[in-house]
Amino acid sequence: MHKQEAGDGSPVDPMFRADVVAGLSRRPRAIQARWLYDRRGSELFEDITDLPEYYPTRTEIGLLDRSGPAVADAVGPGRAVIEFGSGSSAKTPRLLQAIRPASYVPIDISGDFLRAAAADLAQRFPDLPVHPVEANFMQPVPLPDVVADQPKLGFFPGSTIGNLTASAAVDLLRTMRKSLGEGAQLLIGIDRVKSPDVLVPAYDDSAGVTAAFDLNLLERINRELAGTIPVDTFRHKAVWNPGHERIEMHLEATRDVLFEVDGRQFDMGAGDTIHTENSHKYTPSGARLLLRAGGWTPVSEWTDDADRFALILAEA
Ligand code: AVI
Repeated sequence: MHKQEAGDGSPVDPMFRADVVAGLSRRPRAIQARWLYDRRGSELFEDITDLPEYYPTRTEIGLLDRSGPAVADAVGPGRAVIEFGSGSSAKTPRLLQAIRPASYVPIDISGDFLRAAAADLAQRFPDLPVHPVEANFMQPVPLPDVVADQPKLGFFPGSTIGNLTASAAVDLLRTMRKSLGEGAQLLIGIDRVKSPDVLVPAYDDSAGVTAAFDLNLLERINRELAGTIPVDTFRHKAVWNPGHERIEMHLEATRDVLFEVDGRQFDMGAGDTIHTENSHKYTPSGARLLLRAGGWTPVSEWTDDADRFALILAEA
């Protein structure tokens, strides 16, 4: 029998199998967004960040460039920057350049990403002590002893917080507070509520890259879980849900389909969808309320001229 493997040759994650089977069995159908990010999905997400319609990455980088000196003033000297995520993006060097911290601690669940990002930063900032930590930051993370006496600045860019429901976001903010300890600060990127005319194209671009990113989940299920999903009968849909103030990504069956996953049969009618991702957007007061609920006091805020995206500094 053909041994099932993930694309990189590693064994299939049993959590992926369980989540996909449970997600296709429940109504409405939904699969956790974390499974979008296999190797191919992560590459496609990188491509998304360069799309003309996808404003968040470009806007946040512009904010860091423009507001770097003001952020440095508000943060003060001698901090250890603790980044939640591997820091492989263009944002981290900009922050480090602006605030010149005492040390840098990237935390990531993927050791490969982490080592690549740490090596890249060590080259760019040869005098900066870098202490990578391989861990899941959804749980409290013990920080390296060498940064114990340095005041901490958590960095969580990209509006990744928006991919969580509000209650999960509050839990994560509280967990970060625990990881960072007393006297910490947090610099977080949060995307704003805005017109669906801007939001929907950002998640359903004209080149079809976001569609490929979403549909790759079905390819991954077919490859890793012995699936027979006819991928070309599905289409990517991005919808603004005003009640939840979020963009939702769905994969919609364009005709009745019957398929197998992991030896089980599933059927979907034309128009039925699998919900694959939420991207919550926040009003200015909603973002501040979220931070307070998570145990943080917002102290400064920087936004672009069109008020599309905010960088918020908060204190524990
Ligand atoms: C990773 N995250 C912040 C992205 C977002 O904007 O919610 C994920 C994404 N999905 C489709 N496009 C971008």
